[in-house]
Amino acid sequence: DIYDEMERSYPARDNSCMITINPRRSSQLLYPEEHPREHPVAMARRLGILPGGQWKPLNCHPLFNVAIILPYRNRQTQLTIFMNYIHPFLQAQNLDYRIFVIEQSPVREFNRAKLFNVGYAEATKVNDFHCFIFQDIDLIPQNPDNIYACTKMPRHMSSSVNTFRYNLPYSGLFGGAIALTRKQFERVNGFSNVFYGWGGEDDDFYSRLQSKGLQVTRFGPDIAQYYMLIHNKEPPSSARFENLENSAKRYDTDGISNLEYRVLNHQLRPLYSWILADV
Ligand code: NGS
Repeated sequence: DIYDEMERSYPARDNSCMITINPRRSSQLLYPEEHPREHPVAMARRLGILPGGQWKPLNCHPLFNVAIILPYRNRQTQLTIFMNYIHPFLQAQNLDYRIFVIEQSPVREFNRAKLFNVGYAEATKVNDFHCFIFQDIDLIPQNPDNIYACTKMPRHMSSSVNTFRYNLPYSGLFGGAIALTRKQFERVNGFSNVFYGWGGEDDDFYSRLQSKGLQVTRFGPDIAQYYMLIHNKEPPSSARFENLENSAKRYDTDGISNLEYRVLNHQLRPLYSWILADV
């Protein structure tokens, strides 16, 4: 039973929220690109989402407290689709959650991993989050049983993606969408900061987990199903293999321990907390 593997953020008590899915709400989820798009303010009002994309159930005590960290640059349509889809999805799971969009300022190459570190650091400043989901905005979870909360071990959530015909391409893949408790994340010093450009940062992170003896969990492929929104492929970075070769030397010195960045702007938007960072 997958629910036995969950790591609760709050102890169970009278009137704890059920972690089973409410079928009435989950049946409202449609195929992502056909999902209706609502004005953010109207959507926030209808769903009771607080400024900065925060929500928690009011009729029961939530079991899970989650920060969802989304690295971002220049993909407005995908962001809109993602937000329209994900809020009802998360609410159906009765989570206490908040969504952070960490946008990288121009001009340097995109640094997905460092943006995750920034998201962790900024989220930790505003709340004592127990669990972190780090994920790409082009990935839409298709099964409402894929709980957006942490497991006893770090979890690769997107192990079954349509673009791989719902197969895991290699056993060490730890990209896409992952869930780690704050403790697990801090134990490996977060992500490496050196991976500018596409590729390798997730492989580096996987080796960090292995170096600390943290086994990775995956739910079954039926539960871990994702639909990837279509976009152009990024050219892979030429430095990624060299960075990976030196991974082990940097575990303790490169990560959240030496994280440096500047917040250029931030706003509590209706559906998410927006942070513009120079990394
Ligand atoms: C590997 C990349 C990973 C990437 C994975 C899946 O080759 O960062 O492919 O990519 N590692 C290196 O480049 C060293 S995907 O097919 O989803 O675009 O996550």
